[in-house]
Amino acid sequence: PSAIYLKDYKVPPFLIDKTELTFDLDETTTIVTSRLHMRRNPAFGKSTAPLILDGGEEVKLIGVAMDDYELPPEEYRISEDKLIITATADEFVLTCETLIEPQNNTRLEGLYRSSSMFCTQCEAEGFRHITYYLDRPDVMSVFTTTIIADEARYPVMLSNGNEVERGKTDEGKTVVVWHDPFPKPAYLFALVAGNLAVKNDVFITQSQREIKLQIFTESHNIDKVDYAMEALKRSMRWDEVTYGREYDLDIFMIVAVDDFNMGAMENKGLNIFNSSCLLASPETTTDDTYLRVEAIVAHEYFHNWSGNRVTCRDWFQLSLKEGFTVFRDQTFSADMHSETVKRVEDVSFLKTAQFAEDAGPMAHPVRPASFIEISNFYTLTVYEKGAEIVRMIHTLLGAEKFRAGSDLYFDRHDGQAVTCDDFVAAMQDASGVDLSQFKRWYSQAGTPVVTVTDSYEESTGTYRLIMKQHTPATPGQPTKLPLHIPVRVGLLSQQGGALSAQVNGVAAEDHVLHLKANEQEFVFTGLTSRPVPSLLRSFSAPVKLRYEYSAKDLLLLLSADSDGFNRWSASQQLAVNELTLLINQAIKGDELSIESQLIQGFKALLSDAALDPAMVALILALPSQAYLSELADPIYPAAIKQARQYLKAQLANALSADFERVYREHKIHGEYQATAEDIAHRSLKNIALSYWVETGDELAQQELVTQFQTANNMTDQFSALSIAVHSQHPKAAELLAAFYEQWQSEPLVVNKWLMLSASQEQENALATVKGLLEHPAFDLKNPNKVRSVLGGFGQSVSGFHKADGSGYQFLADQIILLNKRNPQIASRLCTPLTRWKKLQPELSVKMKAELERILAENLSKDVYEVVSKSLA
Ligand code: HT7
Ligand code: ZN
Repeated sequence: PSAIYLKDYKVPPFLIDKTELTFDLDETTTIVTSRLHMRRNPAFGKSTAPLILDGGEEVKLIGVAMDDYELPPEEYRISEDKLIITATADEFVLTCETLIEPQNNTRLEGLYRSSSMFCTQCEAEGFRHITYYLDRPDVMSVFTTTIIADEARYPVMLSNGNEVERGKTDEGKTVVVWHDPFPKPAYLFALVAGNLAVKNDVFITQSQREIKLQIFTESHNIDKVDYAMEALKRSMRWDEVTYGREYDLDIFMIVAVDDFNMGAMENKGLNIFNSSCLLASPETTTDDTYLRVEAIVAHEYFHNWSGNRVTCRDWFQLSLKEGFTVFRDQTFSADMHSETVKRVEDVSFLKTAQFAEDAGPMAHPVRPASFIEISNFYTLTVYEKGAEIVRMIHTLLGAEKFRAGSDLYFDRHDGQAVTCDDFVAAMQDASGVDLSQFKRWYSQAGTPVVTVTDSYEESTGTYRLIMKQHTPATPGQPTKLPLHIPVRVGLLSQQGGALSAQVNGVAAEDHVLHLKANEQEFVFTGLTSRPVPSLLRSFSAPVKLRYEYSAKDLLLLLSADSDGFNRWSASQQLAVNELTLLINQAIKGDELSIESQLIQGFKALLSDAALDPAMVALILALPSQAYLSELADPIYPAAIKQARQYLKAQLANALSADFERVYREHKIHGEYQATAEDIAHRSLKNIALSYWVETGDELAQQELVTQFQTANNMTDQFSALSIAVHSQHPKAAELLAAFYEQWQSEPLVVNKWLMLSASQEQENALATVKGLLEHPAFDLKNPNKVRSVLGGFGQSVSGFHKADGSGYQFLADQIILLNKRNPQIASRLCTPLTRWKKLQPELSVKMKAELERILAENLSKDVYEVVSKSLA
């Protein structure tokens, strides 16, 4: 397989003004007829270039006609899945009849079946698996879709836009016609047909238009969509208030499907969701999932402007819509709940997973320069780091100018397919802020390291920060240029008070410093004693910060910083410092021992009733195995696990009474509510329980079982179960079995059970996970189940990192099995194996050998790209 390059971009030689599609749906063969109103693209220049339409190997061409002239075989050819027609007029209507078999589509791209329904997934290049087309985002067309099906089996037949006609064929089948007036690329096309239940609602827009809202699911799930519907209405209002964006069609529909490769899809007027990201009920859904449902509903809705009305010119620009939309959904969630908690969660995820990606063989810029398979570039870098770029623009411009920039962007480019440069240009033009150096964030891969040193001059009350930036080499980018990095800084007195100081003549308690050179000095004046710096407040840039904080400084920041984010950050740094010591002891085989400073910090937190319980819970959570692995080089997984367990036990034993008290104080009596307040209490209560249980106290162990048995919501029940499993509670196996027994008819709950079961730390972890693949609840065709079992297994240090390499071998076997069946899922499963270079030497060779074994197979483009780049 070969790569395609951003530098080779050319405008399309042909345009499609109108697309008329007819789907004759059937259980065995589906006939798709397209009528494409095409013309040569004047922007391409005078040309006689042939018409080349994208297709897929499973698309069977029945016939092709140009302006109703049926083309004989010598006037077209099919080569490498493309339909090539050499001679065309300047303007013509191309008719194509194709046959597909959605029931045999296991890739879940294009038109496929999930349970008893038909559904589509066309982003990024799925439409070509339906029929021949110019399947690229800069070809925007007005779609009219006719669906013909047996109404008894498929009473619901949906597509984009508005339903404009309904009737019957001579054979008695039902015909429904949908028309979408907004031009769109094929990746936003959608079709759904099935026997579905619907929940109806309405939304009145700011200009008093009435929008019909509909959520469709299989009938047994329709009682679980109320939360999503409310989240949708909150999102619609928020986008009006925050960005001035109103919904444009008269109807907005969401459909839940069980088999889906990702979370959800923003098809115009007809979003399709993985049911795991839409359905919610107190008994079956945890708080985390409630928040995820709200965030994804919002994300897909926000795409209506950032993605659909203004779309991407080419797939290299994916972050144009994804980075911006993630930023929008993060801000929305922050506004709905707690800004600091949301920021901590997002940064924690970024630093764990995106930093790891940026340091690995698949590292790429937010706007990649090349790819083999675009599906591999729906990455944390494009999404999460892309959102950080937009957030930095917000920091540099301020809220008002940022809004002016987004207004200009939407006005200037409505109905167009544009680039990340166009986005930055709008922000720059509307604000007058120079973003020319800043733009390097889009093209330069890798996580910059910012090293800070300081000095204080008593005689003048002057404090100096010297900042150096360096971005390590990444594949294909050996050297890097300095970036424009906004560093938000505040100063604290040694007693913890906020200090006002002058920078460039401006006095404030909080300054955004513009680090632009490789090395730069910043001078603060007007001080009376040496301050403690609070650096990179709110994580103002996605960088690794290096500053030699003493434990005393960190405890001060933890207890007193006015920036809530940096209070959390200080606690993490303290814990990382202590864990690093312990990990090194474990690697050497020494007995672990430490005088933990965290005990003092945690004690104060646990006794301060004024603090937000959600923040306390976040601070109490020790850095994860995954985050510590990202920091380590090389990674010793078992040593990390041992160090975490040891420190947790030390803290639990030292503060046992506090944890018990906090556990009891934060119990909620009454009905479950997914409000920020209740979620905060539950999260603190459950982390307190996890510490308390760690002490081995019998009362704690009993409390855990009682919570499991009496909980009125899934958060409490599943927390109790997870704590039991991860603390090797004597009743862990019994509770796991009881949980399955109770929830076996709820697939989404069973998926949680599969994941937890697969993540267990035990001698026979590998045998357990193999057993799960044979379990009646498992289904290789369902991506959620595959992700649960194999994702869970990846968290089991004793299973996945088994010394003989059998854990890696097992994962490689599953990747090979899925490679043909579902290349997107197979490729994503490769991620843990891509970290082989950073692993301790004995494990590293074993992991590498498995990658080599995969590479020897006949691979899909998806898997080939990840595996070959990992071995390069
Ligand atoms: N824009 C959507 C991307 C997506 C996707 C991409 C590749 C393969 C399957 C997919 N399903 C959805 C999701 C989003 O970011 O909103
Ligand atoms: Zn998106």
